[in-house]
Amino acid sequence: MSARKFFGRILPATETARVPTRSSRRRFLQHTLGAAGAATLALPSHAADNAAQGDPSILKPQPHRIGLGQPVATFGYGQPSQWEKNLQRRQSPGLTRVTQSSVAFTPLQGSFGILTPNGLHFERHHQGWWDIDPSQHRLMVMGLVKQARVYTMDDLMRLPSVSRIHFIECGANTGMEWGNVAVPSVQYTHGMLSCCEFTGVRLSTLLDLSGFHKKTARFVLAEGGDGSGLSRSISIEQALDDVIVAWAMNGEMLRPENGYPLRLVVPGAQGVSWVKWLRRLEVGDQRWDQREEVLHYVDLMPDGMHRQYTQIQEAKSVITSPSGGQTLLDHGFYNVTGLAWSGRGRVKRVDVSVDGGRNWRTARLETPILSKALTRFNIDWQWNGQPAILQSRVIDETGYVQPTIGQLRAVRGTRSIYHNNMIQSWKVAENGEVSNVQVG
Ligand SMILES: Nc1nc2c(c(=O)[nH]1)N[C@H]1C(S)=C(S)[C@@H](COP(=O)(O)O)O[C@H]1N2
Ligand SMILES: [Mo]
Repeated sequence: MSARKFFGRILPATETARVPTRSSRRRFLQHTLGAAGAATLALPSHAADNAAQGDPSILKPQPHRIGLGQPVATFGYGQPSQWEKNLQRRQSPGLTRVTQSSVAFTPLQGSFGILTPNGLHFERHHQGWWDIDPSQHRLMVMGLVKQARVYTMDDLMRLPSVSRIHFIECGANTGMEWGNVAVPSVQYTHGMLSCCEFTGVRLSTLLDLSGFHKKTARFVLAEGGDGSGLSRSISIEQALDDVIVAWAMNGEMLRPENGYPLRLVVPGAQGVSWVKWLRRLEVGDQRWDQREEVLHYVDLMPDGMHRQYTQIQEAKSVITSPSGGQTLLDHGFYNVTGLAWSGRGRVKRVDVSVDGGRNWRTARLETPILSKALTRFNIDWQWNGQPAILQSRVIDETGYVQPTIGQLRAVRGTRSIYHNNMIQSWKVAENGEVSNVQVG
């Protein structure tokens, strides 16, 4: 890549912008609106420009170069930089009016790689969250088993454990977009999505230890310890496959908001099956048909019938930058980046279009490419200043192709809430503003 190659600048959506100092804000305004006025686009790169003017960020004797820094263990538990404090999980304006039964969305536009920091993991609670004393927490394993058991956290954490990286996506992610464009940024269109390394004991280990009845067992009921009594039936096939009874995420104990001290991890399944504050597992010979599986998390089809028991999150992808709410400040090179995932396995390929789906180029997939985990993709793009529509389309290892909104509506209608895995479109206007649109 030649040193003269021009890298376009992106103005972040205001609510997630890096916290600016007074002087950096002044310099930024000079750059964007400065002497060159509308000819901003012709400015040389930041670095070259600053060097020519004698950049004070280089020349001034900065305190951090001449003073004594802060001591070790200033914070017993480290915090993000003060400059990053606008990167927050947030509630979508006007979603639910009861904050205990709501959602806080992960700021995907400010995330790197595939892992979600624990403090930015999305939150979805039906009746608020709790910080449960682990010494008082119990897990019951019962039903069609030879030996019903009660485990303490200590009991569980002595068992053989596994660590696996998986995404979790709420079935309602992108649910506000069924009828039309509803929210401005990727945080709210796709932010009920996170990806962590989870550590715990395999559910199959617990079932084996209880001697479950292999001939009659069909489902396992998982019940949460919060007031919503949230409970879901998991098929015995999936229970024995890759489900984990987890106590840790990203190398530390679960956060209270995410189910501390114990949650179910059901790779590929919609978030509601990942029962938090897990207190009971019951083996049975049929589904329990609990409230959260027959009344909620169902799909209203065009013929007026509800489709029940959708469990797996189909393949989906989204460009996280450039994305809604951002502004492209220059013509020239942009690294288009995003995330792709499939509840059925690995991501095989991601294609990117900059013209609303007429032409597609194959993006680079960054490693690791893991089953039922987020996969990062990148692709080069030269923006020539013309209006553009950016889209990404994933194909997973089963050959499934992510549908357009038109294809999805043809089958599902427009009155659904859940399981919207449409191709997302971001429109780049001539003035560089990026907005959420629906195309195709
Ligand atoms: N006990 C319990 N488990 C629960 C919920 C809940 O409200 N109570 N919400 C479910 C839903 S709908 C989702 S999408 C995920 C969200 O997990 P998170 O808050 O860790 O992101 O948890 C699921 N597990
Ligand atoms: Mo959910």
